[in-house]
Amino acid sequence: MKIWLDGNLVDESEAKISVFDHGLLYGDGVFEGIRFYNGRIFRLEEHIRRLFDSSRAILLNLPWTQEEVCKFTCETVAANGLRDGYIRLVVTRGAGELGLNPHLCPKPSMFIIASTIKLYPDEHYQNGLAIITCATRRPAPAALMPQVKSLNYLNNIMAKVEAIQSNALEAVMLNEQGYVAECTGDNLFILKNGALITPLISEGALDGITRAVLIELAAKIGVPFVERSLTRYDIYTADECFLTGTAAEVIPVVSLDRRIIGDGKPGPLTRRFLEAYHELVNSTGTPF
Ligand code: PXG
Repeated sequence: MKIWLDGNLVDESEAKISVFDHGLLYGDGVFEGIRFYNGRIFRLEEHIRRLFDSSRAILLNLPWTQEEVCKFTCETVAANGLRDGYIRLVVTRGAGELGLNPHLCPKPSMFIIASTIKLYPDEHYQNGLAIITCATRRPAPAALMPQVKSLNYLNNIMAKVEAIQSNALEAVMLNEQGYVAECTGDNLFILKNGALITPLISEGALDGITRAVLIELAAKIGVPFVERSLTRYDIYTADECFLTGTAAEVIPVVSLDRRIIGDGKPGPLTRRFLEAYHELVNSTGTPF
């Protein structure tokens, strides 16, 4: 496997980062997860724009333009001879001194991995996921900006552990006020009385690229869309529920905290969104 690392495509055995890198020492960095289908990278520009926004928000100046990073990403995928897969793009503060001060790290590092990912077994796309609400809360937006896709995922990992310990594959995370924010690696949507509803970003959700695609698809399909505060009540009493993410795509949810949602099967509108999503990812994107 060839890895893009700081300007060069190197063999995976050569792709190494310093133990003094602040990405490793402090989680000081940002990342993106991007999919490619059928020889085309899905929503590449949007992902790179979010990477640059995340970097800017943490005062990390990248020495490349967005166009250059798109080009490096395409080169990495092409060098690995894959048609379908997953790209992990990581930017770290770079090697520096011990101590938090990011100004003592002279040069950020960036690496790009093109590989594959499978978050959930196929059967769950057919039959839906059973998920739980976890006790681990999303940090307040004033503590950690939810739009920044940073390397600080410990909060989400602890929530994921709660899910796994309850025999669930994903967990709903509430914010400090008890409103639904999102799941550990996916945004959450419900359908109620024919309308598509999702929590606001300000409730502590990542501004997901797939979330934005679903909002576009709702307009195309003619499903009214609402962004508002949700509590667990709204999910328990929803007609349908599903999660979205680059890795997860669109996956139905059929129960929360062992309470059946709707009739306990992936609903008709969820199936329509799932089909429309697959059609879109297979027919659009940046060729590499
Ligand atoms: N919320 C969180 C906390 C995420 O990490 C999403 C929502 C969905 O965002 P996108 O832009 O992908 O629609 C994410 C994205 C992984 C993995 O390795 C996780 C994500 C993406 C890719 C891989 O588990 N999370």
